[in-house]
Parts: sequence; C-alpha cells; structure tokens
Amino acid sequence: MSTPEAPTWPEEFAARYREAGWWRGETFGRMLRERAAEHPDRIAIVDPAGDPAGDPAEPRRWTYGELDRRADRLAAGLLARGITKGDKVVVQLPNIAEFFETVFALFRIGALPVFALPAHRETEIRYFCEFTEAAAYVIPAEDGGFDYRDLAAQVLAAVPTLRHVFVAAGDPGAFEALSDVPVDPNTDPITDPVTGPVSDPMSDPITVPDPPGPSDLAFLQLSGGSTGVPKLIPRTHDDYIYSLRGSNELCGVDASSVYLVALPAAHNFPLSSPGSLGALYAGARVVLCPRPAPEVAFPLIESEGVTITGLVPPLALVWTEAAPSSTYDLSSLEVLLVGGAKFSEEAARRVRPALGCTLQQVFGMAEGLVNYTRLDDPDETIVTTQGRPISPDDEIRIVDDEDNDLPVGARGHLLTRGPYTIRGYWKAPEHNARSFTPDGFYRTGDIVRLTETGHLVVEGRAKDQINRGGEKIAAEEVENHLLAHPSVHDANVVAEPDPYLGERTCAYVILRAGAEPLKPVAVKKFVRGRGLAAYKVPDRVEFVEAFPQTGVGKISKKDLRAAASATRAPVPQPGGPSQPTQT
Ligand code: OOB
Repeated sequence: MSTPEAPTWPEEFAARYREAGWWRGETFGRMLRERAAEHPDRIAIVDPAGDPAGDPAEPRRWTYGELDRRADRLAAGLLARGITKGDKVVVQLPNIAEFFETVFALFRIGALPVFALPAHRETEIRYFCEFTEAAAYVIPAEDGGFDYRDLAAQVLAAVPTLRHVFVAAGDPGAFEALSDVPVDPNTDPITDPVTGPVSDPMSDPITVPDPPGPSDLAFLQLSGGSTGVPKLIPRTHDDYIYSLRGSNELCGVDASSVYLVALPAAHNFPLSSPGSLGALYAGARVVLCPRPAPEVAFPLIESEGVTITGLVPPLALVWTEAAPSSTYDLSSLEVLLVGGAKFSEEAARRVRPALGCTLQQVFGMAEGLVNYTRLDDPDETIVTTQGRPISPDDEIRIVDDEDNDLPVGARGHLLTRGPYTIRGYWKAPEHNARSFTPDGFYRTGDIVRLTETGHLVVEGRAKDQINRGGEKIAAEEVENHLLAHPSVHDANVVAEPDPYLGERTCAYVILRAGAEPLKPVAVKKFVRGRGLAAYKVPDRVEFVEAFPQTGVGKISKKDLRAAASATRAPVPQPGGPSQPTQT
C-alpha cells in the first residue's frame, strides 16, 4: 500500500507479483509462529556469549518454541508500555540473541525496527531517532569498549519523541533492562496505559490487537547513501520474505543448515542474503559470532558445525590467509558468500583451496536487488562475476548517462525494478525524484556490464560514495562535517585504493585564508568529535590550495581520486574493516 511516507508498488505490479507466487501473504510474526508450531524443540539461535543469569561459559541455545514465546512476551510488554503498530524503534544491538527477540517482538506488534549499526554514534543515532520520531531505542550496556548508555542519555535528552531506552544486555544503569519488559501472558494482565486492557483474559500465545499485514512495512533499513544524511529504506513483510525464500533456494539453505552471523546482524547482507532471517525462514540454526576474526569464528564453525556464512571481501581475505594454518576443523563449511564490495578475482580464486568450500559472490543492496553466482556455475563464472538476480521478475537495465539502453557487454549505469526492490525511500520525495526513474526503476549508482550468460560484473560506481571494505561512506556527509571546522574553507572526500579494504577515504581540505595551519590528525579528531561512526573518519587528510576543475569549472572528483591514488600513503596492516587508520 503506497503512502506519502513510503511509496510502494503500483497495484498492477503488486497483483503480478502475487500471481507469480513471489508474494505469498506472509508476515514475520506469523512466520515465526508457524516454525515454532512445526518444530518447537529445534534450535533456532545459538549465542556463544552465554546466559548472564545461568552459566556464562555455556552458549545460550533458544529453540524455535522459546524464541516464539520470548517474542510474544516482549511484544506484550512493549504493548503495555504503549509501543504500538507503526511506532519506530531504533535497534542498535551487537550479535546477541536479544537482537532476534527484539525484532520479532516488534514485527509481531507491527512496530518498525530502524536498523542502526553498532558503529553508529550520536550524530547518526540522533538523526535516526529524530527523523523517524522514534518511540524507543534498544542498546547493549556496553560493547567493544563503548558505553551505549552514555550515547542513549545524549540522544534521549535531544529527541522529545523518544520515550524509552531499553538495555538488552549488561547493567541497564539509569534505563530499563529489556529483560524487565516481557510479560507472562498467563499471570500478568496486559494493560495499555492509554486504551486500557489489551486482551483479557490473556492467551498464550498472545493476541496482538491489530497485527500487521503482509503489505505493511516491516522495518526501516539504512541506505549506504551518497547524500548528506542517510536515507531510510522501507521494506514490507511480503517483499522481504520473498527475497529470503529466493536466497535460500539459490544458496542451498534448508532446515539442516547452520548459518553463522559474522557481520553485524542488522546489516542487510547477514540479515537476508540469505542471512539469519533466511535461515529462520528455513527452520535452520543461526549461530551468532560476536566478532568476525578467525580466532573467534573458526572455533564456532567447528563446534556448531556451521555450513554457510557471509563476509565482506577484506574479511574473506583474512579468513583465507588464516585457514591453512588453523587447527580448527572447518570441513562443515559448504558455502562462503562474499559481497558488499567488489571481491577481486585473485582473492576469489583462493577461497576454495584455503577453506574447502564453494564461493558464492553476492552483489546486493539494502534497497532490494540481490544477485548471486549460482552454486553450480562454472568456477570461472564464480570468480569473475557478481552473479545474477534472484528473481525472474527482477528487471535490469544498463544505460548511458541519458538513460538509453546499452548493448549487452557495454559498461553502464545499473537500473532495476522488481518484486523486492523499493519504489522510494522513506519520507524523501525530492531525493526519490532523482533516485528513481518515473517508471519506478531504482538508480543503483553502480556501473556494471552484463555477460553473455546474464551475469553482472561490477565495474565501478557513479554515486559519490566510498566503499570501505563493504562499509559505505557518503562523501557529502563527511564533507559537511569537515566544513563545520572553523579553519576549513572547503573540503572534498574521495576514495583511494587500498589493497586490503579495496578503498579507503582521503579528504582534500582547503584552509581559510589566514587560518592557523592544521595537522591531519587534528582534522580527524575534529570529525570523530562530531559524533560519527569511526569508519567515516577520513583515513588520510591532505591540505591543498585549490581543487582541480573540470572544463565547466566544477570540482573534478575524478582528478582528486587520481591524485589520491598517485600519492597513496603507506598501507596500514590489516586490522579489520571497521578500524580506521590512526595515522
Ligand atoms: C550490501 O548492501 P548495501 O546497501 O550496504 O550496499 C549496496 C552497494 C551496492 O549498490 C554496490 O555499490 C555495493 O554495495 N556492493 C558491491 C557488491 N555488493 C554490494 N559492489 C561490488 N561487488 C559486490 N559484490 O552491500 C549488500 C546487501 C545484500 C547482500 C550483499 C551486500
């Protein structure tokens, strides 16, 4: 259903997608209920962090029945706190079991999770909360040495709509522990503070008064973005569940699979390609990996018999380097998905010899379209292409700068439309007019070519974005922060090649006339101090007198990129895709 907030598919397309069987009228809430009814005792979630109230050395294992009950009770508790259908809840959790309890509780109510990443800081979180008028914010107490309660206190003070902060793990401090929210439907009557009793007597499972339908929005996902502020991506139950079902089929995920969530759980790739939600759809087992380093992931692959996982290219490189000398038994691993950024052919060739599994390249986007190499594609196709679309109804156009279709094999802009690709960002009409064609094709900003076999090869990018090992950075966003520095007259941020991350960021800065000279480190510190995710802090800062210009007098980012790669600073040692260089 199209709303001014979230444009969706015209009825003729929706009817076609239903008729073709892509959209089957499923919702996440009902999906979990069905799986729990089919196999209540099968393990759904394994969290190696252990149970704080039990034995912390023993992984927590939640069955489908338990996950379903937990989602129910949390949903009931959230309803009792006045969180209802359509409310937005910013969820910023690491890879812990409570992530799933929380999002399924919200799915069940029809409240929309807004998927923040653990790396986001005050600037981003405040923006998400303000822009979505979020009612609640869910955090861990601490993670990776960062105290999210301090962040929550800042955001809570700044955003009037925010009524609740729930702490899902660790000491809640001044806030409410998420574990205090669930209500036992057998003992506690549920009362909405405004409307009174929610259901009486309570049934177990609970009955949500007005559950979401399949064409309702399920959540808001974040776009990598190329503009000053990130865009939010509205996904419906039906469209997202179709992408899970399609992914499961192409990645061989069934009830016997064990999916390791190695990347941040909220990102679209580990969430849905086929990801944790695909695995849960299939009745498979999801194993949470707190960090993607081989020393953390490899023992879990051995002990849990992991069959499939997904990584960004820099991590895939680290794993292929570490595997041959590892003492852990990785033989259960059947499929390694690699995507989020271009995986070089040389690196791709090393995967099978090192890890003994099939490589599956995935070229996807939170806006929708996901391409996979097929498991039975010839090896050459697997290592040299980024796959082909999930759906026969994914429409692909490769066009020149004037939107004219190009012949097969030519490089051009990728436009796409289909049963799980959004028709517009959330509350962004002006941006939508630029990012979508009048007939609904999404302008991906990627430069691709099509092979004779129908596979896509990613050749580059037209959008003003840096892809730092899979983490997307909108140049304009960082430029705006640089411009806030009193000594900065102008700033341009471009990508420079990096053998490990693929790309990293270089900021070219012109200082104001008469301003005190600045050191690069001071500029980085300033950006960090603006409350941004660390991966957005420029890796390198160069001071210049002027920017190169194009023939018509515009700043030439192309020339700046060339200058950045020609003068590339010494390469840092691999340390992980989310650690900016501290030089
Ligand atoms: C995934 O999603 P996003 O939304 O973080 O980023 C999408 C963009 C694409 O438009 C493209 O520029 C780039 O990331 N990208 C790739 C790629 N996969 C994504 N570029 C080259 N090669 C690839 N294999 O990154 C995402 C979402 C679902 C599944 C996988 C990745």
